Amino acid sequence: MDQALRDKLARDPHRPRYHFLPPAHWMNDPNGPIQYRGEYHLFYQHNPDGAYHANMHWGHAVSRDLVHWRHLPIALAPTPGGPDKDGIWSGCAVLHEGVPSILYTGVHPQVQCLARSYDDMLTWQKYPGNPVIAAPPQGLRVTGFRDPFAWREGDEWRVVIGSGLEGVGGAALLYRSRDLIHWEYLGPLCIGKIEESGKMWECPNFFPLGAKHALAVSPYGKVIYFLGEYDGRTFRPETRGLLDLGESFYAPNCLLDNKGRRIMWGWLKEARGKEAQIASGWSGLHSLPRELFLHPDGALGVRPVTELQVLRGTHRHFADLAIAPGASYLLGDLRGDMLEIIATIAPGDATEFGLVVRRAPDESEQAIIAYGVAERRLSINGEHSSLDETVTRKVVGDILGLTGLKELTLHVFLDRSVIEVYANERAALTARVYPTRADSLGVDAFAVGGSARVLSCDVWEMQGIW
Ligand code: DQQ
Repeated sequence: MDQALRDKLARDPHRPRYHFLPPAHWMNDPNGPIQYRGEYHLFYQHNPDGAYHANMHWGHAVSRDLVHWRHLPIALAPTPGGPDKDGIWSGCAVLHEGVPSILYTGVHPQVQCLARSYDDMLTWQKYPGNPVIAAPPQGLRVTGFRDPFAWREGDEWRVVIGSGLEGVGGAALLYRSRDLIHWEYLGPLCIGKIEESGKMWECPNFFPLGAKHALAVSPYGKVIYFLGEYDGRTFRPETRGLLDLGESFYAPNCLLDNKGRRIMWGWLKEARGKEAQIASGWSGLHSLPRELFLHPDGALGVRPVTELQVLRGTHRHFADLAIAPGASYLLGDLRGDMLEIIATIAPGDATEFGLVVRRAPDESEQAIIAYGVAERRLSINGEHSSLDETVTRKVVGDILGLTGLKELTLHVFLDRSVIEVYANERAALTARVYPTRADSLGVDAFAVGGSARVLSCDVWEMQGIW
C-alpha cells in the first residue's frame, strides 16, 4: 500500500478503529473462520485492487484473543483459466485429518472447489481436480449454488450449499463426503417459501445450539435464523427470527471455539455511495465477534464476546437518573466516537426511550437508539445522523419481541461510522452513520411520552486495535 493511501485511511474519521477490517480496499463476507493451534483465523471476501466488489480473493488474518488481529498474505486468488477464474467466492475452512482445508465457490458458473494448506495456513494449494462439486443436483432448477458450509458428523463431512428452487424459495442443499473430494448429494436440508424468506439463501450456516439446531441464511435482506430439529437429513424449523434487526449486517459466518462458544461475524455494509467508497480507499468491515446461545426460555441469545473488555479505557459510571420527557444533557459532558456503553433503563411510563449518540452541540447531527414500548420495536434513527446528503440516512430496526419489559439493557458499541447495539442479550441491531462534524460526539438518555429511569450506565472509552 502506498503512503498516500495509508495516510488517507489513518485520517478518515469514519474508519472504525476496533472492528476487524482489511488494510485497505474492499471487504464483504467473513469466510472460513476457524481456530487452529490455539489461534483464531478469519478469512474474508476481498478485492485487493480497490474499494468495490470485483475480482474476489480471500483475505486472511489471525488473532490470539479475538480482539487484536494480524494481517496475513492473501490466502486465495483466482486462477486464470481455472474454475475460479472469475472469483473466489464465500465458503468455509475445516481440518481434515489435521490438514487445513478450504471449501469455496468458484464462478462462473458457480461450482465448489477445495484448497489445502501444508504450512500452517500461510499458503494454499488448490486441488488439481477442482471443482469437487461441478454442478447443482440434476433435475433441480436453482437460483444459485454457492457458499459451502461444512461440519463433521460421525466419520463423514457434511456440507450445506446456499441455493434456491425456481418459483419455490431459498434452499440449503445437503451433501456428504469422506475426503472433501468426492461428494454425494443427500437432498435439501431445508427449503423456504419465497414469500417468507426469499428466492435465494446465500451463506447458509448450520450448527447445533443447545438442544436445538440453528440454520442462518442470507436472503438478500436481513439475515434470518431458524431454530428447530435436525434428523441427520432434513432440518425442520420451529421458530425464526433475525440475527440483526438492522440493514447493515449480512452474510455471517461462524465457528465453534475450544471454549464451546458459537462465535459469529457478519459483514457490515457501507451506507455511503459507491463513489464515496472508492474515493475513501476502503469499504466494509466485520461486526464484533458475537456469541450465540440459547436462553432458558428457548430464545436465541446474542452477546459480544467478553474478550472485548480488554479494550476498555477510562470509565464513567452513572446511576439512578430520572429521565423526564424531552430532558437532555443528563449524562453531562459524556462524549466520544469510540465508546462502549452499558445502560440499563426502566421504561416507567415512557412510550419511547433510549440513548442519543453522535450528537452535535446544536443537535444538527445525532443518531437515536430507541425502544418503542407499544410496538416493542428497537430502532436506530439515523435520519439526522449526517449533514452529508449523499449518505443513506434512515430509521432501521425491527420488532424486538420482549413482552412485559421491566428493564432494557442497551449494550452499545460506537466505533466511528459503526453503531452496534445488543439488547438484553436477545437481539443485535447495527447501523452505519457518517457524521460530518468533528464535534458530533455527545451521548445522552431520552424519554418520550412519560418518564423513564436510567438504573445504571457504564461507559468506557475504547482503545483501537490497529
Ligand atoms: N457474497 C459472495 C457470495 C455470497 C455473497 C460473493 C453474499 O459467495 O453469496 O462475494 O454476500
